[in-house]
Amino acid sequence: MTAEARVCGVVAAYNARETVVEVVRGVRRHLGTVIVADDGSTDGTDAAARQAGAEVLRLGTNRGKGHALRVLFAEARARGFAAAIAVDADGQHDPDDIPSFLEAHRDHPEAVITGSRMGEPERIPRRRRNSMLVARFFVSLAANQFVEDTQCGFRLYPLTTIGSIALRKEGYVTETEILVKVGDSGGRIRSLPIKTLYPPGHPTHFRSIRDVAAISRYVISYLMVKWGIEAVRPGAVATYRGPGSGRDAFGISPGLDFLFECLTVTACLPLSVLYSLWHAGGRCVSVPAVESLALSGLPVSAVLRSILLLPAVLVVAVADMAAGWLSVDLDWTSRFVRRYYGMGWRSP
Ligand SMILES: Nc1nc2c(ncn2[C@@H]2O[C@H](COP(=O)(O)OP(=O)(O)O)[C@@H](O)[C@H]2O)c(=O)[nH]1
Ligand SMILES: [Mg+2]
Repeated sequence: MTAEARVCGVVAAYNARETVVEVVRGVRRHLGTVIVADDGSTDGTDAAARQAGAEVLRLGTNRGKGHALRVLFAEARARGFAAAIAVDADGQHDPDDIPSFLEAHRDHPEAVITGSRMGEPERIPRRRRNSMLVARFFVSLAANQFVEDTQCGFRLYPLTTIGSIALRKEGYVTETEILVKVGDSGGRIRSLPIKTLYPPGHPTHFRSIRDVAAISRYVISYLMVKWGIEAVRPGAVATYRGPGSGRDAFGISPGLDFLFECLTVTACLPLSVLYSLWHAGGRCVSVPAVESLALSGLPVSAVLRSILLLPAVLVVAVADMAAGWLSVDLDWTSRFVRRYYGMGWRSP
């Protein structure tokens, strides 16, 4: 069996009839099987995808992209595929980038390969780019490695790697959860430059406040648990040891998970101040080591500063928005984000 034959395409599609046909046809130029998960579309997405040559899993009620991806991974595994390439249904990814994914997969069969749009950052809408840079900073810290574009849905997932982690989050948080858990269990995530396509006026289901808040809550809570584990287990870097370990232990039910996230988000600023003071006076009092931070090559003080400045990002973004209403283009956010969240990273 060729490497390509062991890889299928998977597409989470929700009300995407206008674009899904081209996407399915495009993916089928490179892969024999494309599986589409449509959960509750009302516009005939399922029929359009089927006509274009996809195998369609029609799920009753809408449960978000994360649920659709979990179902797709299970289906791809049940059909005996070794890896799945996820492509968005809205035409934002060029299926002709798939051969590059396959080549990278041949060289690094265990690695998750993520498409990166950071080669053409100016083509990404400004607000989206800024939230991507902030997310990248923290997701990379949690994943123990620099990931160029942590929010891109165009990815190759080796299914044994996915099978070794528990996916407990929903919606758009799932893709972040994958990176964090794969990276923090010692796995590799490789970045692959892809084309950046943002057709003007294209629709999105991503809610810029709710979904960014959900991703941020998860990553902050993950980091707090991770750094806590590293502090009591000197030398540990990969703290995720499979289902139920690390951050998972605090997610017994969705309600408790949410409560835990709120608690950690509230506590992260005072704890960072305390740690900063401890670190500053560290010559007299021994500071617990956070090995993954040391390996990142980023100065601890710079990371703490970036955490403490999170409320300032919000203030600057609101100021930009207010200026926008008065037709003044300040764009302080881009400069702020580039300065405090765009720093380089030691290559692994
Ligand atoms: N099955 C399914 N797919 C979804 C859902 N929400 C988003 N998607 C798909 O996920 C992909 C990315 O969603 P999109 O709204 O374009 O997010 P953005 O690209 O981050 O702005 C698209 O292919 C959507 O069709 C959902 O609730 N169910
Ligand atoms: Mg999109």
